[in-house]
Amino acid sequence: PVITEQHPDQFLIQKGKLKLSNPHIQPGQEDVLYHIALGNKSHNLQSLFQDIKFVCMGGSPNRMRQFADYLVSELHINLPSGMGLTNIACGSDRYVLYKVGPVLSVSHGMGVPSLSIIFHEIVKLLHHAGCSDVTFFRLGTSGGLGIEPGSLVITEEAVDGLLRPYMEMATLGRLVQYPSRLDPDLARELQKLALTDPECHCHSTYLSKTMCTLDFYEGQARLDGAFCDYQAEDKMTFLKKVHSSGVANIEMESLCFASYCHRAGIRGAVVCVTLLDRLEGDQITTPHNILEEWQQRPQKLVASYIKLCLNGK
Ligand code: R2B
Ligand code: URA
Repeated sequence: PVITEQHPDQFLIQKGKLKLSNPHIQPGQEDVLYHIALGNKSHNLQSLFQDIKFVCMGGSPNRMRQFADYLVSELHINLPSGMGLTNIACGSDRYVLYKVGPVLSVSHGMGVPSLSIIFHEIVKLLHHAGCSDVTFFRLGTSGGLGIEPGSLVITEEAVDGLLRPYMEMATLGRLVQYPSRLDPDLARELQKLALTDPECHCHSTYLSKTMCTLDFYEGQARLDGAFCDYQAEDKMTFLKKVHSSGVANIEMESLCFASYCHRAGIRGAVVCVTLLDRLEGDQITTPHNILEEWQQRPQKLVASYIKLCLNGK
């Protein structure tokens, strides 16, 4: 039988050195971070990463490289002369990892399973490195609901494809539910900054629920996948119901990101740009150069926030 358990709902942010809530990972024992080709015995993680205060994750390896380059100039980081940024996870071709001063820029791939793996390994990396008070961001793309394409959505709470505010995962033959609420203060601070920062205030920014699905096509009620067994009106009925429940955008990772931040006691925020209005269509037909500019919007907001924090707000 399938038994559903509810993980505790209280939201506690860890202070000081990041602790793991896994008694099986013991100090002194070897821990291989397989998908980023690093380990606590093979590398001096403390000297490499101890100063990390921000982890920024996004789906695409190239976009996270661009973000790292952008941070080098925004934070006035001096790289060793003649050296560009190097991908610290180059020993594996699954994810990319760039370090720019106190910021890690990491790709997480597409979908919850891919994000889940890198999240586990980054939290362990920070723990082995002795990092403290680290804030996580997901910088992403999404489909909007009833808002102008190019808008930013800061997630208050992630919901699944059934509009439930938790991630449900099969563990040891049982379904376990993990709440997916994000830190409300961080979300509000980001929204306030978006409304006041000259880099960001030219486009609209919303604070709302985000729906996280297991698929881009049928999972998001599209009509343009390889398969589709429903009609256009069924799609619209569903999307309108989702919209009226307070969801402003749909993507594929926020549920896991939010629930793992919650479980780990890490301050985290999800900032996504919308690439289209799903009440108007399914296909993304906006020219490439405009999409490129839109995808920099979450980066600009998060970089501004990081700069403020580093300058003591
Ligand atoms: C947004 O964009 C990707 C799908 O195109 C997916 O990773 C997501 O959440
Ligand atoms: N990413 C998604 O998951 N859905 C969209 O519609 C656009 C980007």
